[in-house]
Amino acid sequence: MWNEEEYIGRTLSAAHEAGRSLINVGEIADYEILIIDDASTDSTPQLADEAAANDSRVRVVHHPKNRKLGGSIKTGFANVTGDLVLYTDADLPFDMVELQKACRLMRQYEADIISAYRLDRTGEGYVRTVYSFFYNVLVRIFFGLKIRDVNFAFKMCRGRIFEHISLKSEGSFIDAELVIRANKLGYHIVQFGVDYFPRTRGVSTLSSPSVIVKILKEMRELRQELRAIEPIVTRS
Ligand SMILES: Nc1nc2c(ncn2[C@@H]2O[C@H](COP(=O)(O)OP(=O)(O)OP(=O)(O)O)[C@@H](O)[C@H]2O)c(=O)[nH]1
Ligand SMILES: [Mg+2]
Repeated sequence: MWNEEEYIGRTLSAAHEAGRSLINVGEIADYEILIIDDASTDSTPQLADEAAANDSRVRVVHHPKNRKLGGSIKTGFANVTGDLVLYTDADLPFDMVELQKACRLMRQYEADIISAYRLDRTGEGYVRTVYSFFYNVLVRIFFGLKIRDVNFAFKMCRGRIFEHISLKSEGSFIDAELVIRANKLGYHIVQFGVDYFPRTRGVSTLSSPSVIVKILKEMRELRQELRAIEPIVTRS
């Protein structure tokens, strides 16, 4: 979360509601909500600390300095303990009811990652839709990864994959890096489509030219390393 004071309350209640219903249907035994506060300058840090003080299932990690999306996701994955880990954005981009379907798909198709894509992402604006299209094509060409909407903030992962995956990107290449590494290692990735709800409050800054330049730079820097990864999981 970076300056998400307008979302944090609703997002936390949606996350608790989702956690409770997953427990009720027997998909999970317990849950923890981990908030990464990316050196917010609004009241997000205080609101997050209050939420953690009031509920032991909420934990907060504060970044002393702003590290952007990639840095925040890395901190998140480094601090998780569960068997099942969902990473998502703070602005409720999808209905958390989808998590039940994701859990079921993970079981039934023996997936290691469930990566959702937006059924209709034009809600993010036409310019970004075009950028995203080309980005997904680039990932496919450079890394042979056939994946839809790689940057969408819905990645449900088996916790054990993080014993073998450590991410390097600090920018928005992070999503692609995660899926590329997992794919190269032989983990099974399953996708399904979800309805997308664009941000209605606060400002979006993640499609600025500097963000895009950083993605391309990290993509180039990590290209050889990612291509050289050998499978550790073999499937019959
Ligand atoms: N903008 C921004 N977001 C950050 C930063 N660090 C972490 N985040 C979080 O990254 C997530 C994605 O940010 P958004 O601004 O929603 O980016 P987006 O989803 O590409 O843009 P929208 O389509 O407008 O929602 C949110 O949960 C932010 O709080 C940062 O430095 N800047
Ligand atoms: Mg967003």
